[in-house]
Amino acid sequence: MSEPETPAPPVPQEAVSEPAPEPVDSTANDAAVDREIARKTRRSLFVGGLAAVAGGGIWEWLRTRRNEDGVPWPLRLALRTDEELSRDYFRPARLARTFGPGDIEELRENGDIGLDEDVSPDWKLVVEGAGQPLTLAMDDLKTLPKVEQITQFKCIEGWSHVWKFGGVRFRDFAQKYAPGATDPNSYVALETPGREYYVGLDWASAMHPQTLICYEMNGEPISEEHGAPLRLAIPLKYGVKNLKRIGKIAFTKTRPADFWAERGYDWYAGF
Ligand SMILES: Nc1nc2c(c(=O)[nH]1)N[C@H]1C(S)=C(S)[C@@H](COP(=O)(O)O)O[C@H]1N2
Ligand SMILES: [Mo]
Repeated sequence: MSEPETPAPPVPQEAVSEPAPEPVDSTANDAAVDREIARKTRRSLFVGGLAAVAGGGIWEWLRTRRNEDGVPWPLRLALRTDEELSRDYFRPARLARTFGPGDIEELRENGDIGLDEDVSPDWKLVVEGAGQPLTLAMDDLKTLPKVEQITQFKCIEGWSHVWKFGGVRFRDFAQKYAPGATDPNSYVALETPGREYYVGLDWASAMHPQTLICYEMNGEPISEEHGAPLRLAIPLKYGVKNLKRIGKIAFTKTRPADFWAERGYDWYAGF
């Protein structure tokens, strides 16, 4: 069954080849995010369309929708499987709210599993499950466009803070270092260097435009207690999924184990 959405165009070449690009606000000035918003808007129209169908005028509705955007999208959408349909209807892709520089709050630390010792000076990021295993240095990651994003960080314990995260989009990382990993039914597993703490992500969450692997928080290199040298920032998930001190990223066909899911929390941990 064909995917009804237009696939995102490839990242412009200059985005990966130019040195030290200026940080971009990941939700304001970015073509990739604009495309995401366009998709989200199409989904909202679809939801509105469902309401119209419920009101009775299905053929009239289809006829009037036919030429919207020049694409007969309701008919193609109708070909979706139930699973895809419910995923979009009940859990539409969306963007986390972003904040301004004046909203940034002080850092607060929580959870130190896998952070007992300071990070090794030999730290490298291991990438598995997408061809030959890779071992990347921070400089490799810094060849990708830098993104700064001010979002609210929420812990399931009941607190939240607005912080600024600086790093690279997970999907830019995957596109460059795991170009073979494209299966939307696959997963991403992240773990600390000794695997004391580990999280699993579904593909859509990993590839969400606001999902970052970060080397800065509030404008400073990430401190030991916040997960030096590299952590996950995934604003559509609770704190538990925001793994600190990433040692390995693996692309997997089966749903990865997740430290807190194994201890009774929701595997998805989104909101
Ligand atoms: N390695 C590691 N990452 C972790 C945790 C942890 O115990 N170990 N705790 C998680 C939880 S429950 C929260 S709320 C956040 C807290 O991140 P912070 O210390 O930057 O506030 O880290 C998450 N990532
Ligand atoms: Mo948490």
